[in-house]
Amino acid sequence: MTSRQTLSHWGTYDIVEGPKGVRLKSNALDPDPNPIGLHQLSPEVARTRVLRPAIRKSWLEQGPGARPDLRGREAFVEVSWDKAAELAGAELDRIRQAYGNKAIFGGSYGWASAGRFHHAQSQVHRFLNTIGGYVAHRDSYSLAAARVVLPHAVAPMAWLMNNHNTWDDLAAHCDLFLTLGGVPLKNAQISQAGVARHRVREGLRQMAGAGVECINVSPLRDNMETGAPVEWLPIRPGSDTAFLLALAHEIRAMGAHDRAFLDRYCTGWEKFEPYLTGAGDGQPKDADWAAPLCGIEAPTIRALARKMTGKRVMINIAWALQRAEHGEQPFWMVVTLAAMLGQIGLPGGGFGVGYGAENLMGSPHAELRGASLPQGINPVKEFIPVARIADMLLTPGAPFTYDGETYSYPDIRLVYWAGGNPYHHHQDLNRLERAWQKPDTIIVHEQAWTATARRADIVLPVSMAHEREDLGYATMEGVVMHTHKAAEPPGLAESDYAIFTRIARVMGVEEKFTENRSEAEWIESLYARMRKMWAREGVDLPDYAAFREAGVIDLQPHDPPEQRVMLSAFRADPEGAPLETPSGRIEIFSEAIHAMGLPDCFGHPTWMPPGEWAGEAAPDQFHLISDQPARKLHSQLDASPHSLAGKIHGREPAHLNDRDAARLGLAYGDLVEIHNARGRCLASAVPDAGVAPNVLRLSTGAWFDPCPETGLERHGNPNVLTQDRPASQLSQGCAAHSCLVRIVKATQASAPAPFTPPELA
Ligand SMILES: Nc1nc2c(c(=O)[nH]1)N[C@H]1C(S)=C(S)[C@@H](COP(=O)(O)OP(=O)(O)OC[C@H]3O[C@@H](n4cnc5c(=O)[nH]c(N)nc54)[C@H](O)[C@@H]3O)O[C@H]1N2
Ligand SMILES: Nc1nc2c(c(=O)[nH]1)N[C@H]1C(S)=C(S)[C@@H](COP(=O)(O)OP(=O)(O)OC[C@H]3O[C@@H](n4cnc5c(=O)[nH]c(N)nc54)[C@H](O)[C@@H]3O)O[C@H]1N2
Ligand SMILES: [Mo]
Repeated sequence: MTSRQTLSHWGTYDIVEGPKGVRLKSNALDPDPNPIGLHQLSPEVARTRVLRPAIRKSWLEQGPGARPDLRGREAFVEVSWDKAAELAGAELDRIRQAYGNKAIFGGSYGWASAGRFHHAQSQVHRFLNTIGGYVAHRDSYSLAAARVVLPHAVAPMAWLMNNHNTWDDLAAHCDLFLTLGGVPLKNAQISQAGVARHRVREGLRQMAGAGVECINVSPLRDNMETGAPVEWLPIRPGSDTAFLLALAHEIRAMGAHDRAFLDRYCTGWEKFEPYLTGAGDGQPKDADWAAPLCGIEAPTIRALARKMTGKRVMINIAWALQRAEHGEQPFWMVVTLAAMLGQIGLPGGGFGVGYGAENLMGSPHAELRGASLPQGINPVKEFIPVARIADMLLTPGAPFTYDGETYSYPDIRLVYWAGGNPYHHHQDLNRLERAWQKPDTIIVHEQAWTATARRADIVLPVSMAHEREDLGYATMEGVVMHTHKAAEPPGLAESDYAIFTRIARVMGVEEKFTENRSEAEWIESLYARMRKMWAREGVDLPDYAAFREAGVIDLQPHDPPEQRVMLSAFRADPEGAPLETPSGRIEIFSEAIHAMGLPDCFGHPTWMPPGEWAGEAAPDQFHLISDQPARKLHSQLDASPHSLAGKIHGREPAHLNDRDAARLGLAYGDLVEIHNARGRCLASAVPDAGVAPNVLRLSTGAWFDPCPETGLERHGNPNVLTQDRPASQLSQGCAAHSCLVRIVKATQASAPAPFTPPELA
């Protein structure tokens, strides 16, 4: 019998039929599987599911725009699919007639599920294009500051991600691996669109085994585990640019910067150098200057700078550093520092932008562009930078800048979401609550009664990935997969495609949306297209019948692994293989950014203190790190037994330095209230020597659970505390990591109830 499997962002699982029914088991291809997905079929997850189409009561009874203040507090009325499709279709029609398609926000950000046909964003965008278009979003919450600045400085982020030096290369050639924000194994459990071979643990072990020295500059110690000792430099969050500038200053002062590399491969060193030395502004960016900013002593910075010379050095930076005010700067500065060392494009050297952020960085496989559902053409040109959703809803017509241009926010009447959870991902959720009252209508396709689904007017129940067949691939891991159905969807849940087909029928555009193809026919056609595309790249796939029979296709690495060295072609021939930057070289100074005349992003990497950080805080304030959760992906599967096992008294753990905890009289498991002017939440304290002083770690992912009477969030969701301000006027990216809070021991609290579905009539 051929094996059957399901693919997810967190792993590949075999579907096993046993005496007690179907269960999931990690696939044998995976050398380092994780338990995140093992409980997808659990009753705890099942209890959170949306089972039938549901309409918010006031909206159903009084029409669009009725009592938006009751979103999230009101009962729903369950209706038939026909009724739900009719209501959704009629409302979409009303909005586009009355206000035009630019009144529909269909950006619909979110990770949804793995699998290429049932990809919720592709589905919702294709559907909305079929009916005349929608307001889209740019970039991601993951990466906005980096995605906007790096193409100016060196290369597009997506290209860099797929071209990191391989783990084999690092083990063989690197001497010193310096990382800002670690290489978190918890994050490498994940890869967007699917993961089959988890390699980061082995990659780190390989480096340690080869004697590569690893130094982790980070507010948290536990995000760098190699199996050997790792030096930890606890840094004040948000201060890395100052720290990197000081390393650069000391390296230059020693004369250890590579002038030949800077001349041949870079532009703008001569404009940056006076800033570094202080010839421009009178302030040398030396170790004595940086030490009080970053909390790392000047002799330690100097010793590290000395250590970095005469060695093969890889400098890595975690994505979290750009999810902050001025998040562009540390990324640009890492590239600049690596350029000064002159090892970009050499084995074992240069820079990494996120080893460990997902599994794919360091993979020996080549990226192959796969097939995706055609989305059609969007005639609406209005868009927002993804994290500006609340600004858009609250201030229609207001101007904003993005990558050097000025635009204005559209006036949105209808929000359509499929495959994301803004009440997970957005900052300052109490502000989002106010913004969320603005539209006439909110339509959400969801698997579960998430906080977003509860705050919608029309909720349409969707199947999970293991409840449908699909085409999946993780080409950076060498896997293409036919994914199987492990279970039937519960209640009336069905695929996004089936739902959009219903609404398209009501709106008279069914054929345009479906092209008369069934789901199975679409999947086969995507495969056929991909097979043709890859044949041109010299990769042969079997025909569709053989593919389905095999289930999994195991692609060989494209190149011998040791040959993948980022930017080696550019290094070998900078004229023949120039970069995509305006000069074709690494831009330490960018004329393009300089010419934008922005108040918070200048022509070269610059230290600017964040608006909120521990460098300017009262002694009782803590810097909040709301990092990615170890036991789930964002909010997905928060109700699973694996995720629940990580909570303490049903709430998210809040880690703080053990001495800070002692000072506040907090012991393991104590109930704490974390608060600032934006919001308050409860959590369970965990004293932890691996957290830097005055830092609080409250990972994301706990389902938003405000007490209906007081608004106090009861479950430990950090986004009631984070600020909804952009990283800069350049990128407008999410700046969740620039956030100060206070902690107090709490005595009384209402019990958390994050997973209880709303009242259904
Ligand atoms: N404070 C703070 N906030 C952050 C971050 C941080 O570091 N700190 N990180 C940010 C980052 S990097 C990200 S990427 C975002 C993540 O934010 P999201 O991607 O919005 O989070 P998810 O929980 O993955 O939400 C996906 C939703 O889609 C639903 N879903 C899954 N499959 C399907 C499907 O096939 N169809 C439909 N219709 N729905 C489906 C799931 O049930 C889930 O509710 O969070 C951001 N928020
Ligand atoms: N298990 C799991 N894995 C995931 C995800 C998930 O939800 N769950 N989400 C995935 C997604 S969407 C993304 S975008 C990636 C995100 O990848 P990242 O953004 O890199 O992940 P984080 O866990 O937020 O942060 C990584 C580390 O950065 C450090 N850090 C934070 N602020 C600073 C700072 O100012 N200076 C320094 N030096 N270090 C700092 C923290 O110590 C933290 O451990 O993770 C992916 N992987
Ligand atoms: Mo992300």
